[in-house]
Amino acid sequence: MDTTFSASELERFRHDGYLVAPGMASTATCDAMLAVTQDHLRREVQPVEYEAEVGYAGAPASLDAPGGRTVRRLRSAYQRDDVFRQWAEDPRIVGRLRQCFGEPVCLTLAHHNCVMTKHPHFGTATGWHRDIRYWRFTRPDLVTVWLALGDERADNGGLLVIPGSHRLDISREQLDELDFLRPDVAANQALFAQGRAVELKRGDVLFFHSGLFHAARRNDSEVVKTSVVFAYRGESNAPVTGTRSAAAGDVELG
Ligand SMILES: O=C(O)CCC(=O)C(=O)O
Repeated sequence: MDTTFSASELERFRHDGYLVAPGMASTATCDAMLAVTQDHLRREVQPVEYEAEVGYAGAPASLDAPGGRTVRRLRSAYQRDDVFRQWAEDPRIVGRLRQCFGEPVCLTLAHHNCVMTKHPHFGTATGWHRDIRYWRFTRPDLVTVWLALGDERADNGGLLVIPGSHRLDISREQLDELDFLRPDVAANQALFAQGRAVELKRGDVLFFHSGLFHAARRNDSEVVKTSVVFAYRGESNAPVTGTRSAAAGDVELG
């Protein structure tokens, strides 16, 4: 079992802020996760975040509006089912993250820790942002691990990234009040032009730095896009006491 990035992969991750590890999850694992996801979607097993609660442009106005109960995230994936817990703790993920952080790894339960579902019709687009924008840790240096349970492309709402943008200094004026890159700022137009789609096949895993700007479009296919997403930190990078980042605890993975 390969539990490490090669030296050139690690170098690419550090430079670009993201890296795809193809085929890390087996078909059986993906099937098992999809079965739990579909069951929990059907039964609306809480905690769930609905599109109406995300509040992005084009989202249903309320839970009672058409499409209002479209699920955006099945929250607390780690606590939901063993199949997600085992994935979150997979030694192939932990070993790679230990290389990235240069120290033992902790899973943060406060952020991501979810199954993201992007539905046709009511699933909304997400503007360019850094995950770290509303996370509070000693250093802005976490890694998100995104597993595709089905193929992901720009046209079904797959992620777009700006390579190397985790290393950029961004001025306050470039961001709106929710810390999304403002489309009306010229400097941002140049950044958007560097955006590229990350194509994932079922079972592929995208590792990306919490400072990497990313975005996603609507899902213009007829199939729900499903991704399992966890966030990790190095053990010395503690959440700031009293913030949401510290509220849900974490799991020491060694
Ligand atoms: O699936 C999307 O629309 C983007 C999700 C995302 O980037 C996030 O939740 O941080």
